[in-house]
Amino acid sequence: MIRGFMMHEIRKEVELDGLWVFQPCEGEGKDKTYKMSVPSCWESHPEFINYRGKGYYKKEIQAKGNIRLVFKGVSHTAKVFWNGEIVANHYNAYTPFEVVIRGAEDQKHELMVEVDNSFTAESSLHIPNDYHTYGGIIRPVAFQVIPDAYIQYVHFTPFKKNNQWHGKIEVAVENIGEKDQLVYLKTCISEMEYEFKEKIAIAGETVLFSEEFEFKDVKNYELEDPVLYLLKTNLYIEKDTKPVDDLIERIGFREIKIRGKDLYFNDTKVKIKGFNRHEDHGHFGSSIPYQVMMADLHQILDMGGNAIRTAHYPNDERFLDLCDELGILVWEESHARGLSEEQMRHKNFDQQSEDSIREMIMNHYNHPSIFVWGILNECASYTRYGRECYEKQFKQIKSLDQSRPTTFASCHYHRDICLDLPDIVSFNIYPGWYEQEPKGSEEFTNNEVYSWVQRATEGKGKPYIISEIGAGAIYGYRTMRKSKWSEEWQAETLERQLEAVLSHEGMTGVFVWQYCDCRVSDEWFYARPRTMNNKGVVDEFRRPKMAYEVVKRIFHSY
Ligand code: ADA
Repeated sequence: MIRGFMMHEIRKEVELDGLWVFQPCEGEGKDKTYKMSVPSCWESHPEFINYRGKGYYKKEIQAKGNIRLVFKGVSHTAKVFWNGEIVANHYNAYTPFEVVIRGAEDQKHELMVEVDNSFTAESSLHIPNDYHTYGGIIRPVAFQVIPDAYIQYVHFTPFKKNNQWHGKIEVAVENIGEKDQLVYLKTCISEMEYEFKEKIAIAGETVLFSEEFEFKDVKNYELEDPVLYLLKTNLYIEKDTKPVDDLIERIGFREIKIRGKDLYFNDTKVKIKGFNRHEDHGHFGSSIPYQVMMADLHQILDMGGNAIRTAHYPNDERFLDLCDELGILVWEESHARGLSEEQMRHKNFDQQSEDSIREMIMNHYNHPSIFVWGILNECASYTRYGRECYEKQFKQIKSLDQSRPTTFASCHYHRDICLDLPDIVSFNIYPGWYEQEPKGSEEFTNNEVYSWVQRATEGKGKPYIISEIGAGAIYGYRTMRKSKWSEEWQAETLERQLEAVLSHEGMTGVFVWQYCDCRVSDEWFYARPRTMNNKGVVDEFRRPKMAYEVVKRIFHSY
């Protein structure tokens, strides 16, 4: 399953989930081949649970014509070979990429992917960190058969005009053929059809169609009633003949608005009661099966959660599809965590960040559940150079999407110099955990940071979110001492922290750090018992800690 809904009725698409032949490039097993499932992390195999390096995945495909290979996530660097010839390179585990092979013969073809999860000098974002960079083809793969002129993407931007729903529909058509083609497009939503003015698709180029239409008799997408519509776009080469290609997207009629310090979802003021969720599981690593994604969301909804922050990278589209269907708000974040100025000066940082942002927005644009784009979690937003990076990335986001606000999570209170840049101000604070303060001081830290922002920064008056707050607990560690790392300490600390934030009239809400425990890089062992980040409300196998019932009681009471 590549998405939560069918994206094509005309275009042929073949999903390549299943067993591929895997061969590690290093270590004891390098002369052996293994049957490895795709998608999956190689760490799910006992021999590769600690493997950091390269591996080859191979699959035979019977196909002919123009073949478009679609990879939803390869961790973390991919080289794609078609019959032994390299056809694509891609960096970053968490964003999709595609490659088109023109005019394939009608035969069996060898698809080979070299995957590398090592921390090489070329990698600026996948580095030893407080999460694990797994290895493997961690998200689905498919191949499609496409005509010379095909639909590359469809973006839908809903907006109200004279209290009536309208939508801007942008359709990119790429012509990979050798002759120009006259292209006709028709799109339809719930049986209503809308026609675009025809355009010439010049050989070897991409042409963009962009038109606005009015949509009568459609229902709002509301969080309590998340009504979704299929937007079906067909491409014709000759007018009034059969379409030669199609793309189906799923959309919702909703607007995200900021009014002073408040955030609105349509006409409803938003109060975030969310969780930070790493894509991580004790059995599956970062390649979480669809039904486990749903089980996670069942727990989050059970606790009264209404939002997810995809810390710290773009998430699997199937997970975003589920959030769309369940009416769960999503703060989606491009890939970066805790980078110093020196790390932001890495020779590849700008390009790898730009690619991560572009691929995130171009592929996830239509998800109505995504209410904000986040960048650069706890990076160097207190230095001049760091500020230039934040400015550049926010400018890129606004060039790709003017319909959503922006934010970044800072931990640099008293020195952050970037709070004028985002639409929403967000801070990560850990009173009662990192700050060695007396118990009951959560209000102090919470208010102290908030007051500083209002008093001394250009973040004054903007919506304000606590993007991380929490404490660690080792699952099963119970003690009368109620010491740090005990479930009792975590439960009592979270209770005070969440009350302090949710009762504060100036705050838009909170994301608990974090939903589940997650594996961290071995290099982080010193600060992380079990070489895990243990701040989950559930452990890596989703076993609830004492804090689960505390968060549930508090979230349901606001
Ligand atoms: C930071 C960071 C998180 C995690 C957290 C923690 O706020 O953004 O990724 O590392 O601290 O557990 O300390």
